[in-house]
Amino acid sequence: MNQGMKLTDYVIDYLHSRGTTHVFGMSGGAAVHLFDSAAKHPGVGTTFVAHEQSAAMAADGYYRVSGRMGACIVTSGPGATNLLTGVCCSYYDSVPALMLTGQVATHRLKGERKVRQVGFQETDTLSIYSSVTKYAEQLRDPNQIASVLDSAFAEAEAGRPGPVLVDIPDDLQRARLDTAALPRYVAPAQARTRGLTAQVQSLLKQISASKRPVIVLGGGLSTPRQAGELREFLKNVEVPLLQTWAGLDLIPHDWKHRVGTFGVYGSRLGNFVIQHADLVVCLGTRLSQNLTGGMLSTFASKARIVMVDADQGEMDKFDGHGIEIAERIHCLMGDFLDTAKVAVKQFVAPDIRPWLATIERWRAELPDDIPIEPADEAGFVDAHHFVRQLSDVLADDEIVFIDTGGNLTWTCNNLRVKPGQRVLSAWNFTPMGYAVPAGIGGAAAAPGRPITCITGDGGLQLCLGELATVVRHQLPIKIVLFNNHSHGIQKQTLETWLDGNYAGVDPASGLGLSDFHSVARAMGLSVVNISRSSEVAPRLKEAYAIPGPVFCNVEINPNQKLYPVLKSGAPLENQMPLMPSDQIDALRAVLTTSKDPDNVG
Ligand SMILES: Cc1ncc(C[n+]2csc(CCOP(=O)(O)OP(=O)(O)O)c2C)c(N)n1
Ligand SMILES: [Mg+2]
Repeated sequence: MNQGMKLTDYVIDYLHSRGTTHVFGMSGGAAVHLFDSAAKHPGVGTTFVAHEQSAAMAADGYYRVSGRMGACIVTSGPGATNLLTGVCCSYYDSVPALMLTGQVATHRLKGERKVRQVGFQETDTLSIYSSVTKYAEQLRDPNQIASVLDSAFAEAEAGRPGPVLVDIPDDLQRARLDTAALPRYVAPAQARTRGLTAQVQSLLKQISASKRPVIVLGGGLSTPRQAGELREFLKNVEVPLLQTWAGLDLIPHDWKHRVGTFGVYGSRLGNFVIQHADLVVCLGTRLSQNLTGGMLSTFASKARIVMVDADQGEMDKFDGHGIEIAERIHCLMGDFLDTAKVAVKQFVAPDIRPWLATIERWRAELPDDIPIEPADEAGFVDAHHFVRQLSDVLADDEIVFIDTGGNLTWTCNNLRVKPGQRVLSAWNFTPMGYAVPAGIGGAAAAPGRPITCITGDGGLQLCLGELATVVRHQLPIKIVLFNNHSHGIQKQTLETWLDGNYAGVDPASGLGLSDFHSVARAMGLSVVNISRSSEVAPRLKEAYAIPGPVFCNVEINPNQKLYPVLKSGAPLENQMPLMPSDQIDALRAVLTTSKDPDNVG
């Protein structure tokens, strides 16, 4: 029978009808029909990457930028398993993504037989992915394709979002469908949390009654993205704001009462603020250990903590573990902001002038941990100063993807975010080698929009092949390499815990790195080198004036530290380099002496 629509054509059409305009992946025996259909579809683009891991990261970046589901197509076996690290990025950061994996033909599936494989490259993809997807299903009947895709999309987007996987045996990919007769799955409408209005009103009253409130903005406000609605809310509820790294781009750098980051690698000011607040309102943050530090009982211990989250488990997990979550509002963040929009009309602003005055004193008196800029002949630049100058050249609508390690820390702590910019990373899974592949996905999601991918030399080594993808498509990506010729963050860990006994963290201790600027040039990129403090601004200007992809090799001091940082076992307000205890006591005392600035004396 050769009538009806080919199943893979239906799949691609379906994706298109749901707003997915792009697929990422690599060909292979069990994926050729899917790609054949994708390549023929006028509304769906394809990006073939150098490694399937990058495809999953690209799909992840695609969603973060556009809010539309990213999709991957890969072959069975190694194609499918290579997706894993990228899928984990989406799972732990609540990013919807659809993995379409090819599989051996149904008559070659091993089924219950006591063997490892029957079909060539046969792999039990579903069980591998079951713990890091919200839905993983193998198509067994071609007529179920519509309902399987309906379920996959519904699951990916429902509640706390996440990735899904559909495994399609090769023979079924070629099946012909009577598309009008396909059964469908209609997901139940997501009911709004009952009693939400009363909970939101009560929360606003608690803010009105507090003396030292803070609101923490987390990544849950970005998946799906609620920045516009959030900013409206915050214009009506003006209290000090703390940000998790995943919440960095929710408000611009100069937003009223913005304090900034807190946590293990966060700012000292942020840590002082959360440790002395009397009310902490967490919006879409799970309060990861990187935020609380290891000593949970000392975290925000003077505060009543309220969490608003789409995942009840994230709010209950502290029970019996040292942090008391006084109030839990379980709802979608969109529903919270919708409800709050009405409720804020009755909001009475608290008098927090003494609290604001205290925060300003702390801001002025806490160490900023910014090293002085190295002399020009040092051969490298300071990472903090570099990021501040990078902020000056980024476009108003720049999308910044960041990798992991020192480069992530220095960037998050120093970038001055503008209102239309995005700042993205795989916040919770933090694999090396994310930024460039995710940037490729971002470029497909928002064609023409300027993208900067910040990466370390260690991270770039893991996705070096993707430079070819960037060049092939002439993507408008500026790759900014923080080249400290080492795994900088790991060096510091070994210094802190193992007396600096380096193992596999730089060439001297056994790590092979590349001559990255030569490699980038050989792969066809324009290369700009930066190694002198005085040249940072002009060279950056030069690099950003070049249209299309550019590789910017920035020499960073191999001994540059990630400061401030919390050593495990210490309370949040005393990061390394440690402050003398009398200095901490004096800063704490500001709290009791600060008065309303209008009434001082
Ligand atoms: C895939 C993967 N392997 C190992 C790690 C552990 N790890 C975290 S950061 C890092 C070193 C990163 O080096 P580099 O990219 O050069 O960043 P730097 O700290 O020097 O800026 C390592 C090994 C990881 N996060 N991901
Ligand atoms: Mg490095």
